[in-house]
Amino acid sequence: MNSLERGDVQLSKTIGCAADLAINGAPPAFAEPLHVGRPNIGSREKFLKLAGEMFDRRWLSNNGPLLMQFEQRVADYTGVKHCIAMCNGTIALEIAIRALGMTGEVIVPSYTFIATAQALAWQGITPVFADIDPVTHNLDPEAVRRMITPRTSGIIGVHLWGRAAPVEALQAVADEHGLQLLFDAAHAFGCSHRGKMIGSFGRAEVLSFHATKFFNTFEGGAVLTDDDDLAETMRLMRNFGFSGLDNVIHPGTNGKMVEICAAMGLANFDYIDTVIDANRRNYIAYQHALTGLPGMRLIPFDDGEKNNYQYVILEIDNDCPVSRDQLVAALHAENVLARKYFWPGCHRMKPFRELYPNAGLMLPHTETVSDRVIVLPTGTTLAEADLRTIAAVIRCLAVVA
Ligand code: T4K
Repeated sequence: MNSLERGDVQLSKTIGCAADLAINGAPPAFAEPLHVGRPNIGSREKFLKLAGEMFDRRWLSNNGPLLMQFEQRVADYTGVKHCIAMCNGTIALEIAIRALGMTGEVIVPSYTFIATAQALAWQGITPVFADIDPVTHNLDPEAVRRMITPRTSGIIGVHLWGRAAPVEALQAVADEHGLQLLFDAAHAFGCSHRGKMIGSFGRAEVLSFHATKFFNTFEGGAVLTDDDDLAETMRLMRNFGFSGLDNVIHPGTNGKMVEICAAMGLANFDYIDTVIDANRRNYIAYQHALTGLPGMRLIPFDDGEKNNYQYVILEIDNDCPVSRDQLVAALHAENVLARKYFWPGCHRMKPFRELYPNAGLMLPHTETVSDRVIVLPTGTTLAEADLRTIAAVIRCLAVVA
């Protein structure tokens, strides 16, 4: 059920002043939690029809017909030659990293979901964190350059929030130093860069179709590439290295996407434009509702590009009368479970903090930005009235703090 079908969540109060806020003892605005990352779900009829056909066929995994259709649709949608669908985005990253022969050290942003760094560390590769551009939140190519050592074998750029990383500049650094360039495009399905769909930059790009992404296959991911040999290697790797029956010709693992996930993907494909429209409407409504507040801004999207608007990012700076953490605490008290992605940065998470206790010295922008960001609920499940209430809470705090 979504807001297009169900109407608004019932509000328990109107928010006009500080006394109306739950942090000041009033009842919460929402009886049920409002999540960031509530799944968007397309046609149930189509999904159930595909699932029924799958049961009749008794073909549940291993390169089934739904998987092949799904891969073709993703390839057509992104304009990339090969889509190799996987069980999730993290395994897709691991397989791509191995297929590209990355070893030793690989440069990544610290300001990303932990999976980008874990996919390297899990394979005995050292993630080396480079700082970001404080405006775009994406890797700074000059910071990447500073982190290159004789052990560096590659760079993983992340198109954070769906906004393209500095693709050309990163490619130039990679070419100059003979490094592999891979993109973590987990946020950027359906987005473009300079008019070209994200998917064919670098040697390969990795998508996530996790339940919380604007387009989901329950769990799922994919690697996209225009490189025939690389695609063939990754297809082998995701299926234990099997080439035909009883014949293993390559190291491999089990990274396969199952048929039921491909069915979800096919059903959700027909819903993509509806979801993007809803996300865009929400983004614009937040923009209108939050305009003019001191020390706060929503990160902008380039209207000349295709965007999926799946993350609504509010940045709180030092001029704001309320801190990011106070705002998040106040929203949580109202049952609005806004998130602090990707605080505190991978370098401050235990596995990497122990590896690099002083990494923060090289990551000033990462530290500042990760202390400033709030991710707000959006998607098809967010009703317009709920959005207005969330904005009213924020306005109230920003004005009265
Ligand atoms: N690279 C990047 C840049 C990524 O952002 C991600 C994933 C990856 C790589 C790895 O891709 P995957 O291996 O995941 O395919 C969530 C997601 O789990 C994660 O996929 C995503 N990034 C990340 C940004 O967000 P958590 O731990 O913050 O949230 P989670 O999964 O607990 O869900 C958030 C909220 O959403 C929940 O509190 C409730 C709601 N929710 C969640 C699920 C799963 C629902 O309402 N229904 C649901 O089914 O990581």
